[in-house]
Amino acid sequence: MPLARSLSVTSLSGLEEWDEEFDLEDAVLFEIAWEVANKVGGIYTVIQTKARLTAEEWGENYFLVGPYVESNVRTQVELIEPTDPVLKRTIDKMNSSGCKVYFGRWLIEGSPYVILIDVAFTAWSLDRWKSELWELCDIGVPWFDREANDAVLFGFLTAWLLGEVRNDTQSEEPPHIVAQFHEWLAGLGLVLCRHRQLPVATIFTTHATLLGRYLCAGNVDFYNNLAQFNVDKEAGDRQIYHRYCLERAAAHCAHVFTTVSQITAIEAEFLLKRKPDIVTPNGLNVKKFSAMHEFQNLHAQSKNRIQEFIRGHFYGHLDFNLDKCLFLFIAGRYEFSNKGADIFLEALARLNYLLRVNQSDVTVIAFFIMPARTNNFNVETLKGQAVRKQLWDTAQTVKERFGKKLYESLLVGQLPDVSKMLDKEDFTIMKRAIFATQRQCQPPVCTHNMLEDSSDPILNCVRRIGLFNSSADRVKIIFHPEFLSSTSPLLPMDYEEFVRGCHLGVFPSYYEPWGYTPAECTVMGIPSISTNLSGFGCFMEEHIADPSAYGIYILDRRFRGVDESCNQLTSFLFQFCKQSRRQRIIQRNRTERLSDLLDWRYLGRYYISARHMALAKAFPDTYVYVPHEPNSTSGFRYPRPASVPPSPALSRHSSPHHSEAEDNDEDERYDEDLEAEKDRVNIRQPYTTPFKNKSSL
Ligand code: G6P
Ligand code: 1S3
Repeated sequence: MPLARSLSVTSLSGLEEWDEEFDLEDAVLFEIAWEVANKVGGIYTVIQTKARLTAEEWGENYFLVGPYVESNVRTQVELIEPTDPVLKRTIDKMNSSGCKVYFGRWLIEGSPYVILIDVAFTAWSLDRWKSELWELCDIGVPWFDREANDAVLFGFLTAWLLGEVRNDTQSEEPPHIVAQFHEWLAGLGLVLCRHRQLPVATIFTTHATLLGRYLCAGNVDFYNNLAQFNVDKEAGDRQIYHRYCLERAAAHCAHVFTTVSQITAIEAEFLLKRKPDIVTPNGLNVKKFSAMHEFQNLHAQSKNRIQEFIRGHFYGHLDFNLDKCLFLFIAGRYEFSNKGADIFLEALARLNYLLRVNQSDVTVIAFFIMPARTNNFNVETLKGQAVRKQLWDTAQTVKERFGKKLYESLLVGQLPDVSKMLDKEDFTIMKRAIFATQRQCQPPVCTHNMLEDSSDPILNCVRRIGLFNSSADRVKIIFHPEFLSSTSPLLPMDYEEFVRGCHLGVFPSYYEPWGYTPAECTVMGIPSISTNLSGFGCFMEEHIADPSAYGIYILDRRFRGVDESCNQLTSFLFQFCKQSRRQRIIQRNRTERLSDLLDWRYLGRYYISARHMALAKAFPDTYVYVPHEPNSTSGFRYPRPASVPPSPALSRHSSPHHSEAEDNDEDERYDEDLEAEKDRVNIRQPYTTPFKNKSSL
């Protein structure tokens, strides 16, 4: 395998720089996860967004290992012959022993190599491997648990693959392998590598614990009872004991155990009984525009498209000012209470009351984008868009007729008689169009026909709080129980475009090991609400002196009761509604400035440390890991912006060139950006590689 790579992680505005050369000699990195080229949830995002940086560091020696799923391969992977002779021999050998292993390039940024294993093709080995697992570590996997069966197949196959690479008889000097396994579904491969005493440096990364997810989904006071849970009993009661055992075994067998946030580290310590060695926060591939304001322009463009949808959805009830309309949203896997949809709805009801009693002219439209079982869009929703289109066409027709008359009048050298520009037929066309907008029912809350309408938690909550999109309500709700797509006939936007067009993302999760949704908002310059029970919220709280000044509102769900948290959320929402347009623009600028903090180019270093630590533990004669000073991860903090008072209510007066007509004064945005430049933090703290190749010492 090719030798020596170098890494350069540099120049992130304000954040510490890191430009180090590592000589990893002949090390090879395998990253193994069920979500490689296979989108199931957040782990896909981690691996996909991180690939570019990891490929820069490891070059040809970086291989992602995942399951072969034909539909994914067709759209995301270019299958090729392995270029590396060791891998070619390994794959050929496995394929001639009854496996189906594919090799290719994943068509994402960084174009990493992928090794995809068709687990179903080797299902004939399942029983044998399950009994081997039982002999080995007394873990019995029941026949009906399909996911666990896949985990067994995937585990044995990945351990086989790594063993073949390591024991390739034709290699003169076998490479030092570092293998990172993500989540319990991939964990068995790690356990087997250790049991077979393969010389492989192993890392296990958990993105959420199985028990944590199950316990939180029930009605349990999770964080106050972490130390009290009888983990074996709880796992057994939920019929996940075998999965739990696989997860715990992987965590304990790994040379290095990591997780995505401090809060999940505490959870892992109690539930998996091992404290993670390193916390590896999740990053994103941050796009930087050459024009500083580009993200603001994109907000305006996307907002216009959402407004178009609203015009159709609320046809016949457009009795609110769209220009004073704020778009809020929650999105993610449909876990009603874990993701905080319950408390969001309750807070919206309270916000509705506050806006009404204060006679606010602001209208809030809250989108719930959470996939549920449906049988397609409902008629009323589709009709709304058709009516909007018809009104648009009518306006175009009348405009054309009007234009023609105007043109003819000018041709004969006369100014037109304005009172005669619209004739009877024009009025008839227009009246007919207006009649079409009459509507007997309220604009629907849900855009689709739900299969479990009567038991759906969001709809039931809406019924209880009575937010039915009536004219009197200042808060309207739209539940879109399907992920967004640019090919939708209703709201043809992809998720990124939609987020850009909204004003605030609301993610008041109870269980959220990291939480990509608010992080994605941040890098697009959209403020968000998260909680101090989410990895993201805790991370931002740790690294920013005054997060709300930057549009990062962190709800306290840890030390307050549900009702109190709900009041706090209501107050965040109400304060947000009181901001002027100008204040929102300024706030978005500040939010966007945090994006470097979430860039893999910055956060990737924790993964690098984990790999080095694992190599040093597995191959102590070759590598030495020098740990950082304790707590060095929290060694920097974004200060409160100098020009920015924390309260939006106050910032109005502190902003330069304030004018009463500020809502229309867009030029001021640029002045404010200059002001913002002054706030740009410049915290530099030397970060030296903790890792040294022993021979170079
Ligand atoms: C961006 C655009 C402005 C627009 C503003 C609307 O900043 O560049 O042209 O006026 O967004 O902001 P709002 O918060 O009202 O959607
Ligand atoms: C998990 O996915 P989830 O939405 O089930 O992993 C994600 C990536 O690490 C993380 O962001 C999320 O909080 C976890 O819950």
